[in-house]
Amino acid sequence: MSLRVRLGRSPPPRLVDWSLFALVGLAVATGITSFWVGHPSGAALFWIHAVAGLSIPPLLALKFRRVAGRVRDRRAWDHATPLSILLAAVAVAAAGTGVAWAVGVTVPLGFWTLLNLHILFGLLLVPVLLVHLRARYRPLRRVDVRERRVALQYAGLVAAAGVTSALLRWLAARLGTPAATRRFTGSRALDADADLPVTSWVADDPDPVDPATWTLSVDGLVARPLELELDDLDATAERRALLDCTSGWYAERDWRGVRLGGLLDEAGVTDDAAWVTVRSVTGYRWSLPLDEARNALLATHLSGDRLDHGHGYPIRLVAPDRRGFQWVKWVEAVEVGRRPDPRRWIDIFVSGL
Ligand SMILES: Nc1nc2c(c(=O)[nH]1)N[C@H]1C(S)=C(S)[C@@H](COP(=O)(O)O)O[C@H]1N2
Ligand SMILES: [Mo]
Repeated sequence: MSLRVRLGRSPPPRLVDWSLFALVGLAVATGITSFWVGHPSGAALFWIHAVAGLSIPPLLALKFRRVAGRVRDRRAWDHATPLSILLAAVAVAAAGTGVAWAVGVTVPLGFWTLLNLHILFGLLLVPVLLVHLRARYRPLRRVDVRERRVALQYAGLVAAAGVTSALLRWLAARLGTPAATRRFTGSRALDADADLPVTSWVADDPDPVDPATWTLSVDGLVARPLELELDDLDATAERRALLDCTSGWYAERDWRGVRLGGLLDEAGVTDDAAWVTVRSVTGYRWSLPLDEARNALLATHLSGDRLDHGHGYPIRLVAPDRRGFQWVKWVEAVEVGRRPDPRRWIDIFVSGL
C-alpha cells in the first residue's frame, strides 16, 4: 500500500526533463544509425529505439500536467513558450507516427509513408529541442536523483515500454494489419508477385543508359584495370536476396548477374586493398568491405527479366543484408581502395542534382 502511494508521486521535474532529453537523444541516435542496419544481428538497435521512444510519452504526460497551468495562462507566456509548444507538438507527432507505423496504420500520403513522416518529425525534434534547451536549461542536481523510488519508477517505465513494444507487434500480427509482416527494421513485406517499386531518392534520375557507349570499369588497387562492355559480362550467377528500403518496404526477389568477386579476381586486387566502392553513372555510390564485396552481385536480371531502366539497367548492385539505398543502380565503375569512399555520404544525397 505504502509502496503504491510512494510510486504514485512524480519524479522530480528536473529529472523528468533530463530523462526526456536523454531518451529523445537515444531515440534519434538509434533511429539515424538504424538506416544502415540490414542484418538481423543489428536487431537490438531497433529494439532500443522502440523502448526509448515508448518511454517518452508517459514522461511527456507528466511534464504536460506540470506545465499546463502556465501554458493556459497567457500572461505567464514568455518569448520561449511558443517554441515549447511546438516542441511538444513535434514530440507527440514523432511518437504518434512511430506507433501508428508499428501497428500498421496506413495513410495515403502520395510518395511518402508514415515511416517517412516519423523520420521527419524525429529529425525535426533535434533543432527544436536544442533551441528550447537554450531558453529553459536547468542543471540536474543531486537531490533530483537521490531517491530510490525514482529508480524503481524508471525501471517500471522501461519495462512497460518493452512490454508495449511487444504488445504492438502482437496486435499487428493478431489483427493482420499491414504491419503483420514487419521485419526487425520495421519494413513491411511487399506482395510476392508485386513489381518492385522504383525507388530513387532525391531525384537521382539519369537518362536511360545507352549500352553502345556504356562500359564498366574496375580499377584502383588492382593489377589489371578492366574496361568491360555489357556483352563481356558473364551474367550467370543467381541469388535470391532481400531488398529493404528505409522508406519502409522489403521484397525478396531472384536476381541474376555477375559475382563482383569474379571481376575482382580478374582484375587482381593488390594486397593493400580493403574496400570496394561501386559508383553509378550519376555519381551515387556506396562502399563495401572487400570480403563482402566479393560476395555481392552486379545484377543484370530481376525475376528472370532484364533490368529495366528504373531498376538500374544495365547493371545494379545487389548487396544482401544491406539496406536498399546501398544497392547502387546504373553502375559504371568499381573502385578498389584502402578505405571506404568518404564522398558516398554526400553523393547519395546530391547525385541527382
Ligand atoms: N544510383 C542510385 N541507386 C539507387 C538509388 C538512387 O537513388 N540512385 N536509390 C536506392 C534506394 S533508396 C533503393 S530502396 C533501391 C531501390 O531499388 P529499386 O528502385 O530497383 O526498387 O535502389 C537504391 N539504389
Ligand atoms: Mo530506399
